[in-house]
Amino acid sequence: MKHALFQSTLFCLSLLTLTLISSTSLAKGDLSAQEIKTVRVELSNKNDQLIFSPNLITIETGKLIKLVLSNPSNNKHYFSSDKLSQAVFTRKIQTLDERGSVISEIKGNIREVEVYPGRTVEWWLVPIKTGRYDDLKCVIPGHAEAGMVGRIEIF
Ligand SMILES: [Cu+2]
Repeated sequence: MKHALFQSTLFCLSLLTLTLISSTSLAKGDLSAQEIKTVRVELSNKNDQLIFSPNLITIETGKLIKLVLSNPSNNKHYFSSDKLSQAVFTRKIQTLDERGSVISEIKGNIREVEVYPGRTVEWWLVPIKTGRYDDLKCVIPGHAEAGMVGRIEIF
């Protein structure tokens, strides 16, 4: 009798341990629940220079990134990188009003983002592939040639 009680207690403890282990692994596997790392990039600047600041963007695979693309200039500009779009999972894009409030969310694969003067867009993504991508550019004719280019490194 004692032996049977001991065995069933042991069985219950094993079950409890298994449940705890599996719920812990589920929480770690949920990438949408992880902490967000914010990376800010300016498209041009108040003097309308044709640059990205910074022009080297370094991000890490498996981390949720909020890529904040702001345009403080007087002209619209693009943030375009085919290779980046193939190396990340896009969770969403958020467009913001002048006070920083979200006015829309776009979901699905994103290849290129156009940001209007004085506006900000947030691209929420998770890098899934390492690499060095030199194809970041603004696709408005003449802008890349004038220096509006950059590199994205995913490690
Ligand atoms: Cu441009």
